[in-house]
Amino acid sequence: MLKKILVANRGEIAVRVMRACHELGIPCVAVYSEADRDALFVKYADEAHCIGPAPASQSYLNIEKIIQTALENGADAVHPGYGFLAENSDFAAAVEDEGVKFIGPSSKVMALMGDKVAARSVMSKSGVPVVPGTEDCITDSGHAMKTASETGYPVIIKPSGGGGGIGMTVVNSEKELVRALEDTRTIAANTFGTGDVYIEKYLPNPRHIEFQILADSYGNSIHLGERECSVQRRHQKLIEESPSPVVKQKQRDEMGELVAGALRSAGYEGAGTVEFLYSEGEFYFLEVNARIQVEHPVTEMVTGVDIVKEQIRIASGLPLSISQQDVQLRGSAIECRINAEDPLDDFAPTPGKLTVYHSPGGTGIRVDSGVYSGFTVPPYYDPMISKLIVWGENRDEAVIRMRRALYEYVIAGFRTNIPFHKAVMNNPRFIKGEIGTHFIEEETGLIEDIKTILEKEKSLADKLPLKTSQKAKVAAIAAGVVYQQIISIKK
Ligand code: MV4
Repeated sequence: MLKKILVANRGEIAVRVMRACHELGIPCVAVYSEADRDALFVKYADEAHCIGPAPASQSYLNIEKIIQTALENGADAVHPGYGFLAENSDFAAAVEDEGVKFIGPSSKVMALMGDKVAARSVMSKSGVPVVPGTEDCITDSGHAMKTASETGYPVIIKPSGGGGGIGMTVVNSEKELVRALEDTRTIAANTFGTGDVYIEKYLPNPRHIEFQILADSYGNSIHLGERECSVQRRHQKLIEESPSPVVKQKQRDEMGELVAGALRSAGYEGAGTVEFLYSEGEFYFLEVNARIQVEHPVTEMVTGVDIVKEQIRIASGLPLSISQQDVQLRGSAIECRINAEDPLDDFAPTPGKLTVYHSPGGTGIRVDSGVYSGFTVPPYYDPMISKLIVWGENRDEAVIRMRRALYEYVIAGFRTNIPFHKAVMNNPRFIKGEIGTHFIEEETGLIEDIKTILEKEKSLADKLPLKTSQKAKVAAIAAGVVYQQIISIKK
């Protein structure tokens, strides 16, 4: 087993990784910025070292400082979490060069997966279906026009060095193509350091479905089923679930096996996610995420597998603790990302001091949080403060449980997106599982629903015999006690 793990991340994922370390009896080291001195993950670590000022560029992205901290304190491994340096192959290589184990795939395989055109080709060669489009990068406008007319319009131009939706351009007709190609190249060059782009057929309203893979260093690889992440806004996922309401067991088995095999042949090691668009019953490969993902808990809830522990076991040179036959999906899990942002102000960030914090509990509830009552959420980083994950015997029970848990969740001091989640858990289309990547923009009624929810909660709090200063704090509790009165459960 690894002897000491440095967690090169912050917030809830740092806590999540340290929980696995504690259970495995492996000491863990936190590195934190000046803005995170009082953060939960700093307290939760066995030891903690400040690595620089608040801006991530001077702390969580400071490769030299992080590696120096690992070496000075005897850490023999680094867990990168998600975001920050998690998929930076230069970081993985620098860690490897110092004889420290990077918990994830090798820098070489990571670099391969980071090149979206190369990853498409790897998958395609293993028989994984990819979106119709280019095999190689687009060389010139003639190549672009030929590809686009072969696949048919609309097409989408994507930066090869990118991912996550940044810099992508949808093109509806040939007359827009050349201009769009230049614009996308410019954005790609400025954002990712390479102007290389590729073209795919544009699928109008797909679902986003991804497979969780585990691969050890002995050539064993398995899949843990899929997650559906279609409820997102501007490429930020807000709600994820497992299993997807539309994937049947046969298709899951087939696609999962194909994908696990593809990563195995690529020499992939550790936990990884293979993203697909899903349209009219078919999967189309998008990209590989070579890291633990935010939404991994929904998979843990339905499989019982501790994915972070498996990552650490794999990095320690141990084989997977389970085989494909051991993986049985049970029930249904949903995750809501709880963000310090105002759903009534275009989801603008609202960081500040948490004056009151009470998290939900009871059967089938998991809260992965990076905060505590009295903590001040710093404005420098991602506004996600926690994840509320529920499990149910089936999707209907999970939705009802999530609704119940959201009404137990009390966060005062700043606005959060909890009212948004309450509205979605009562949205007839969501309840039926009729979701796609355009769900939020299509459901224009959600904003009115959020306003109604907030007004009802406020009027209930106003009726309580409390001082004005206390009313705001207990508004959510008041709503929780009588939430069935607020919202009629539409089926
Ligand atoms: C697409 C697409 C439609 N057709 N590719 C955006 C994020 C990146 N991972 C891939 N993205 C898309 N690629 C083709 N050929 C639509 C999207 C897309 C999307 C994908 C997943 C989740 C949310 C999305 C929101 C808008 C667009």
